[in-house]
Amino acid sequence: MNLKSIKDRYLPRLSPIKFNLLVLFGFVCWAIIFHSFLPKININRNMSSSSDQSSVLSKPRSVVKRVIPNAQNEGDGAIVRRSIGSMQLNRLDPFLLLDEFAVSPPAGFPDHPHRGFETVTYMFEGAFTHQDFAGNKGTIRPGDVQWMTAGRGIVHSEMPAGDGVSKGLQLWINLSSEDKMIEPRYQDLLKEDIKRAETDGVEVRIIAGESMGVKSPVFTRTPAMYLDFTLKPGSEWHQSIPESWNAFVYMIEGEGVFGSSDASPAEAHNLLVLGSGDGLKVWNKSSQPLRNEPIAQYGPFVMNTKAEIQKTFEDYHYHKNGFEKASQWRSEPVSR
Ligand code: FJE
Ligand code: FE
Repeated sequence: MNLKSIKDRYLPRLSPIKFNLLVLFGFVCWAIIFHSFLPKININRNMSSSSDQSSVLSKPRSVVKRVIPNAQNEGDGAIVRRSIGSMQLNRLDPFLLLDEFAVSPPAGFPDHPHRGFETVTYMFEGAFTHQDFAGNKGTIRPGDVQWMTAGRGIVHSEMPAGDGVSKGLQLWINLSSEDKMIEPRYQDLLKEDIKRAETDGVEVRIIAGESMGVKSPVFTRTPAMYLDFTLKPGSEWHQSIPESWNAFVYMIEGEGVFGSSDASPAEAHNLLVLGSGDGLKVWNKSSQPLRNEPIAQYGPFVMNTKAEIQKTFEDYHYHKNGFEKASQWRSEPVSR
């Protein structure tokens, strides 16, 4: 086959190669005291010794349950994937509900009341505007968090701002009986104010609690840790979690291996309940991305530079550098 025939045969059929390889994965890891309503532990003091150079875990936690939430309607036409608070996982003390929401106007969560717990809203895409009966008003955008303590009572609306779809996570955390009637409070965390830390391809945003020696300023009345991790391909992380705390992982994007390295990978929208132990091991086993490599393509030859393509023409034409057998070989007729 000469170059002209290669061109005629293949060029019309080949389009530029696009790699659609998801290389990041993020997960949110929460941990909380098992009997959260008993001791009042200062989370920072409690955590400071434990954290967490991809630390040595003597009793790593395993995944004891996987929940794959179905999309359902909530509020006024809003779509949520409810993992905690569903039939599959009614409660994970003190977590009452976890919704991954996707909402486009005019849908939303119009005026409704809350009492006796906290809501934590973490935005991924779009924007959400919050208004309450005490005159508070604000909009959160991707990467921002609103930590709201409803306490004795709030009536509010949570509506998407802008035309497109708004996405995020909302978690409800119970308040102990003595805290249920406290004054309502907001802790707004803008993306820029959320501390980040990074080592060896592992990035963490510390919304509450501590990781990699970095602490969040958020006060969690019910002791809690909220970490958002992104692991590059091939990286691994060991995160300490206090032994008596309930913990779960929610997968946002990509594929992650949790608990043991031969576990089947978890995908986006999976919630993993962790068993007992002193921490969590996690791997991103996806292969290295090819995204940043340049492409020079001519028909069935795909290299990085034009010079390499020129060299490839020569190699193929003169049967060199890998094409040696091309001079002799012909396929056999296929019997029909
Ligand atoms: C609501 C019950 C509710 N999931 N995710 C009844 F839980 C809600 C509610 C939400 C909610 C709000 C956001 Cl921003 C994200 C959510 C349930 O507020 F509105 C009604 N009527
Ligand atoms: Fe609400």
